[in-house]
Amino acid sequence: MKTFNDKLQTLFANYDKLITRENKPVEETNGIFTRYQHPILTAAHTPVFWRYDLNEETNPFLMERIGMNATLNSGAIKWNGKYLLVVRVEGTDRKSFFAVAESPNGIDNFRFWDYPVTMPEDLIPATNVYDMRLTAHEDGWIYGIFCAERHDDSSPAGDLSSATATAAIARTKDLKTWERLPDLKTKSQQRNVVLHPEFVNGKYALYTRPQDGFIDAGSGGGIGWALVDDMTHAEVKEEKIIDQRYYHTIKEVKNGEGPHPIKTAKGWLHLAHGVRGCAAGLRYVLYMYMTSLEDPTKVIASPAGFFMAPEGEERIGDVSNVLFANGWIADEDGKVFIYYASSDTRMHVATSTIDRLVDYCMSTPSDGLSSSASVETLKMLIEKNLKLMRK
Ligand code: M1P
Repeated sequence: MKTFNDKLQTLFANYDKLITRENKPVEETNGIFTRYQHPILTAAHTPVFWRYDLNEETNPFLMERIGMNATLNSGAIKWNGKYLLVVRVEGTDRKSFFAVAESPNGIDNFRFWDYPVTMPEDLIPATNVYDMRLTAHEDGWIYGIFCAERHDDSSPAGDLSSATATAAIARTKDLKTWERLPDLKTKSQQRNVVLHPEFVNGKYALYTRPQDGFIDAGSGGGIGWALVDDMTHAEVKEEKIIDQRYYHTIKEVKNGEGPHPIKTAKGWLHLAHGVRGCAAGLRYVLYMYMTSLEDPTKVIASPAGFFMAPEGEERIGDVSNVLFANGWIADEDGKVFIYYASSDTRMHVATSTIDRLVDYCMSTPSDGLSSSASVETLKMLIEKNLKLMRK
């Protein structure tokens, strides 16, 4: 019969095998990005000592005492030569919290730091926090903007589902100690708020996502832009929609900025998510666009359709048919690591390069917004190719 210590050894051996597993690229044919064989983080990657009481006297059956359900929507940053993710970890109690996981190569061997992040509360404590976007701003701070969710106390008595979404702001110099700043003041609810890395006209610039309710983006027309004087008392006074939603597109129901854009010689490179409705529910895909270096509110490239959509096991999870990304890292040699979550359950990486992504944005035809426009665009490429093939 297996002793407590035998079981413990097996537990740690299996865990080590999982987190040190090599992650190989998967052959892709689209030329735009490369997916990898395995998810980089799952609930099973959270440390054994977070989930089990390792003391035989208090846990004779070696049971999980604190269950972890998912590792998803992670902010990302290169820090002291390591690839760091501020992961949204969700317990089986449905509460999300932040925890840092680091990898030496950005592809595998992600290991959680011993303790999750202790995030100070704002004046009104939040019930749930999630989806942090990290920005190393030129002011010298690393900002984390995330969603703070609270019960909507204006809802009728007995309604325990209505909630409010607010952009919460914190900053750090070492990713260990966080200073909480007051939540962003805005007219509407907000999720997917992201800080631009540079000052614009001497002000902080935010990508916003105004929404009518907790779920419903409604009259909030898309991804917004707002200038803010002071991040320690951030208030959106004016908001301009820079990336609009359109009927019958991949972002008709809602969209949201992913991580902060990457600066390239040809413009700011953006990664975002778009949502549409279908009989199976909401479908979340990733898309890209570019804005001008001179005027970051001006869209200069808008490739049609999705950049990445859920595939294979990515399609299934707690909230199926979802890809969501709020972290990426651009290395100095131009390699880009795109960190995305599938179906609100697990984290993956895909790689590309700045040159490829810029070329994708600049040379993919934009959406003509009707079937006949799509056919005309397709005919142009066919004609060009047939001429070449017949030469
Ligand atoms: O469940 C899919 C996503 O739904 C929300 O995103 P959005 O605000 O764009 O609808 C967020 O709750 C996100 O965390 C989640 O992945």
